[in-house]
Amino acid sequence: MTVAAIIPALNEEGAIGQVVAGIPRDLVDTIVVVDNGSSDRTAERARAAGAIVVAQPERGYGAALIAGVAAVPLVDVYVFMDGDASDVMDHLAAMLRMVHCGQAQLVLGVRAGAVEPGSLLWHQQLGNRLVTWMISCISRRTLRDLPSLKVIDGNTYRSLEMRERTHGWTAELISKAAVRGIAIAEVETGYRRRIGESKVSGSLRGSLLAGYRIIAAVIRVWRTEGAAR
Ligand SMILES: Nc1nc2c(ncn2[C@@H]2O[C@H](COP(=O)(O)OP(=O)(O)O)[C@@H](O)[C@H]2O)c(=O)[nH]1
Ligand SMILES: [Mg+2]
Repeated sequence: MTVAAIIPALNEEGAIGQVVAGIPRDLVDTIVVVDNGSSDRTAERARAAGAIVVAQPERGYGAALIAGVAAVPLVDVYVFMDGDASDVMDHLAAMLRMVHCGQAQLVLGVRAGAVEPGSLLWHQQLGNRLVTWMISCISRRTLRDLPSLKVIDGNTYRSLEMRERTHGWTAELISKAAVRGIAIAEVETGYRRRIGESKVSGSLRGSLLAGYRIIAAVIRVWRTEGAAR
């Protein structure tokens, strides 16, 4: 089984070295950091820590992840995670095992349990409730979170034909998987305060824009998947 971690990074020089170094190399074969037009030393630090760096000048969380996958298109399993040191890797082995043994095709690292105070802001929690409720309405699946840390079987990922290039990417991934009846498992992983400045949830404008794109992504999945059935 080949496993690749894909990490989108926009100006994460303070965190990215530690993020790459913190990924257990006995579990992950290839680490791809997608430099999303950073003006700092993100690429240099990622490379020094042992990652392959892919440049994606087009801004956007989804655009970065799609470029990262394109660099390693045929692996067996993908691990998606952020470059800000907020994701906790302690349960990665268990998450990978669930995919390896076929228990689930998509495993979500739910931000519950050991969640550091201040790491998940109130509007993120509210937004999560709203969007997981929307997903339950369109798929009849009850999910708890739309987290940054996700493990997915490679063939399943490729079958989803991801197209969102913005922050709606995770919402597209999870809602499509839910609507299509793909086996989704949830593992409580906890969450930490990020290193460096948030590009999204830290500002009102960023949060509203991300919220809009996340909701639009779920609605798009509902319309296109509904029409396909
Ligand atoms: N906002 C944003 N984040 C990006 C972009 N490209 C890559 N990223 C990365 O996506 C991850 C999530 O962004 P972050 O600012 O932590 O968002 P938050 O956790 O929702 O506050 C980080 O690793 C960013 O560096 C982009 O164009 N916009
Ligand atoms: Mg973050």
